[in-house]
Amino acid sequence: MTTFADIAPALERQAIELPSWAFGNSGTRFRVFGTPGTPRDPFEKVADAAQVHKHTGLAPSVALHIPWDRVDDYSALRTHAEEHGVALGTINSNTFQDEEYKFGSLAATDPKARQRAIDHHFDCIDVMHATGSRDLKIWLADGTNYAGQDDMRRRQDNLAESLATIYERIGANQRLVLEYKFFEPAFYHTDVPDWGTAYAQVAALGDRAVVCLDTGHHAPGTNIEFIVMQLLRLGKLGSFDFNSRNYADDDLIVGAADPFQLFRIMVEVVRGGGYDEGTDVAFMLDQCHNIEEKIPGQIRSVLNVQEMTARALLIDHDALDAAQRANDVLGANGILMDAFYTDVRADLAAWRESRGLPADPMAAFAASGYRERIVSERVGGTQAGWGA
Ligand code: AOS
Ligand code: ZN
Ligand code: ZN
Repeated sequence: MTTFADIAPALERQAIELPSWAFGNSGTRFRVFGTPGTPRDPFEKVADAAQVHKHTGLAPSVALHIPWDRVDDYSALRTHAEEHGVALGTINSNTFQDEEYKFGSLAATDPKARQRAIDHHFDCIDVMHATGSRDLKIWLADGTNYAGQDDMRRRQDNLAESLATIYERIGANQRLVLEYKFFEPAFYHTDVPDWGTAYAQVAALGDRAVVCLDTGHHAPGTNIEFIVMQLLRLGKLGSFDFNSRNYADDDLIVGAADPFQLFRIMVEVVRGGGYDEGTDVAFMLDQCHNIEEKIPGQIRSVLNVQEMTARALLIDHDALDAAQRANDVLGANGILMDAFYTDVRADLAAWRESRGLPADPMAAFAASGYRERIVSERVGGTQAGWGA
């Protein structure tokens, strides 16, 4: 039997990176709803992200998105983050908003569009040097809407060449992280639609090129934990974009739609060494809070990840291994389910308190007065939003 006391030391090393865009306004294509107190610039987004870390101890870094988080002085933003107790993390590039990318970016047939996209990534690498970021995350909207619209093979070759040019530019301690997504905004083919394509592209680049797995980017019914296992086995799981989905790329709170899936993913992460001391796997959120409060939404998210990590760690591995080798189908499944059904909330609350953190981070944030303060202070200016 593995007990909570056995796994407590491993919980210490949990770190989940928050997306700066989760603190801005977002919505569907029907409406973007504003929230009082929403940050008006990257400095305020970082300050809000720091609140999540303050109350949970789980979120020591913030991912930025260029150009949404463009500032004149990245060293000043870095200092600001450090003063608030967090670091700047992954830099996300953006080649999906400009007119020039109508028919694609790094994979486009038009060399001018490709060059523009490559230059944008060079710009992002400059930002990474100033922010001290390790990872350049690339998600591409590239694809087509109609069969025959463009040559998929040529685009794949273009993509390989563009990525190689960017890869050459990243520093010795930096990584290129390629994210896949099976559809949207392209509705016929997408140039990086699946983990196999992402793997093939990064494998051709070198050791510092890895894959980002966004949990919302798969067809319904996909066994995501199998992909986690395979990428870890191949040494190519660079990072997660955690969120949950009921239908497509919903970007809902991780663990909300299907907590059991999050558990199964964390089981494979632990099994594959992705949670080991000094792991290279980056755990990030990629969520949008359209109708719920943003800071509590992020607090809830990191707590969900922590809870499922704790449950995954609780698996009795010796007993599971013995049951598997004995082909004890129901016995092995029962051992896994015992860990899943273990309610760790009270133990986690006590563990938090023992580390000087609030037992209930949601309640602590609500009682802190921070929300009231930003609502009264952040008047004037334009609220940040997805795409702004
Ligand atoms: C898009 O669907 C992806 O999930 C990307 O990670 C994207 O860069 C992120 O959502 C911010 O726009
Ligand atoms: Zn993502
Ligand atoms: Zn997405």
